Amino acid sequence: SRIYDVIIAGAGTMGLSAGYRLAAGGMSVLLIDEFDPPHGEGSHHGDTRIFRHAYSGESIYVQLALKAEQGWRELEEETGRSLFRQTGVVNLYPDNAATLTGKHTLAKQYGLPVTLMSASDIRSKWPGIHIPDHYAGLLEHRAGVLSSEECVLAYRELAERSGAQLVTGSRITHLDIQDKGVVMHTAAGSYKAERLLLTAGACSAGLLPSLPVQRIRKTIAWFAADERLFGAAAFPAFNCHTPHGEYYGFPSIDGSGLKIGRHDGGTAAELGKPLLPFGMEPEDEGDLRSFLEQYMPGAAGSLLRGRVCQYERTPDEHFIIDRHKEHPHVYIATGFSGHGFKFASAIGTVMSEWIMNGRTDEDLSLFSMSR
Ligand code: PYC
Repeated sequence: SRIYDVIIAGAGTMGLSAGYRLAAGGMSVLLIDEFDPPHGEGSHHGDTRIFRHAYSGESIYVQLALKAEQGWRELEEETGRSLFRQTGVVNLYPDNAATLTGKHTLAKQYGLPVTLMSASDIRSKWPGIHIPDHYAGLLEHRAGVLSSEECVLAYRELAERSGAQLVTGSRITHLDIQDKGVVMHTAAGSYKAERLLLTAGACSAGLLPSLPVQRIRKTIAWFAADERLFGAAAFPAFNCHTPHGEYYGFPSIDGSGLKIGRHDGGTAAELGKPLLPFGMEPEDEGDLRSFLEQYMPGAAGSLLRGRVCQYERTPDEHFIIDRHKEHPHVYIATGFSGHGFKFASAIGTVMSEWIMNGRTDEDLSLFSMSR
């Protein structure tokens, strides 16, 4: 039977982005997914993801964000789709947080347009935000919102146009890593390749049990909001670090309502089982609503929509991007821990270069399996 150059296990954002680059580079590529992307069973649904550059301490994230920014722009040009809206992103922290200073320092070092704001600057620019005086913010002007399912569709279109094959609705039942290749068994048949790229998100540990990746149930919800204060023409995307948790959100886009989620916490979820739907855990709505009531009361209107989604969390919340030590024909990009989507356009390029050229120019040691 046919032997592909690369099988990609998991045709989500990362897999499709890499699959496109590999196929465009002349490799024979097979992408396998249990569902039909874009879909609601992974980590790319719910309309939007934040794109921002500023990270604290680890400059590799800023470098990857800059590469990703270029990648998203190219994806828009190559597909004629509009994928990014430059709303700005404001990072809100109490008490002169070291993370805020760290984000500011690195952003400045990389020449990014950012503004440090006091609580009163923030309240007067966005009257919808009610924060006490001991808060401060970092506004990233060149940041904004990616349309996530649209990004996945765009990569799917380019991957298929470049010759990548996509098998959907096929659950991988067993992964057989051999000395010189891999065999992927699914209910519908088995497939062989010289190399494997594992981009299966929360399911990665089900295929390679040594991966320290935990599937976490997360919630997101849209609340009716005062459009003059919270509409995308006037309001940025944000993250807000409070004593009760780390929340993030999006302006109301075309009347969607304000979308809000929580980055920390969540409940561990078993692999292979459907997540409990939104509203089935007691605090699903209440936790998000209580953030809004305190910090953005004009956006604490009726619940318009609620969804569950999943994180693939590592113990230190840094990604796993590596080549398997014992099986060098196995490459891994997973464990994105709820902050990876924005980088997908860069991760696809990095993984495809690594696979095609045997090396990558990025220093990915922060993401090694053995860190
Ligand atoms: O990395 O900006 C981010 C983010 C927002 C929500 C979860 N992660």
